[in-house]
Amino acid sequence: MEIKKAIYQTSITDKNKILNDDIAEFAFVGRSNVGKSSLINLIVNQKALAKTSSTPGKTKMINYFFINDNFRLVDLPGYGFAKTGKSHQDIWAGLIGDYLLNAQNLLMIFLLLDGRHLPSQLDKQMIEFLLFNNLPFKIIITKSDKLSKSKLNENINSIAKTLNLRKEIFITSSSYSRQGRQSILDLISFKLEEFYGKEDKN
Ligand SMILES: Nc1nc2c(ncn2[C@@H]2O[C@H](COP(=O)(O)OP(=O)(O)OP(=O)(O)O)[C@@H](O)[C@H]2O)c(=O)[nH]1
Ligand SMILES: [Mg+2]
Repeated sequence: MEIKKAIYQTSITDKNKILNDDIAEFAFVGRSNVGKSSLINLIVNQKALAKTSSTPGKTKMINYFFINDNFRLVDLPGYGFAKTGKSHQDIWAGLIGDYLLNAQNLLMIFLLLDGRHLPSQLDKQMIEFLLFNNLPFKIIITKSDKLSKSKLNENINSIAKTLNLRKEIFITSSSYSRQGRQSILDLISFKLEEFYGKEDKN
């Protein structure tokens, strides 16, 4: 699939404004600063469609981007950013949880984990939440450029072990080296075909 067009659609902070139409969506979740907005920019081949920052807590709203007049990428606020003052159990009761449970045509949730760190308690809670609610998700290991190949491999093994998941199901990415872009696009494309049928608008 080629990205021919990617435009900002809208931002919301109110669960009653969650878009509710028949357009397929793919969402990006993960702790603050893990690289959600950067990954969206990588996918759409634009430097600053989604706003990024080295200071955690940049994305505060749910931002919708409309791609190829066909589907949406949804940039969610990060969790685990201390200054939001949210306690751990608030997270699923807040906007992220509301979105994940109420989005109509959410075909895949990309859960991002920083390749340098073991999953946090909140990451584990997020995975439990996704499993409990039967929501489709794919784990993306981010910032692979920050580690040597062997260190990255070692970390991916530890992350998989901690989560009790097979590392083969992870996609490794870097918004700097562009690693992972094609695998993510292939997955999106596959899901869109399933959803709209072979004769989709692309
Ligand atoms: N080296 C490297 N840095 C990255 C990568 N992806 C993101 N970053 C950097 O990490 C910081 C955070 O990136 P964002 O994309 O804003 O992260 P986010 O997950 O959207 O953060 P919030 O909006 O705060 O939740 C920025 O300084 C990015 O330049 C990557 O693949 N490699
Ligand atoms: Mg962001």
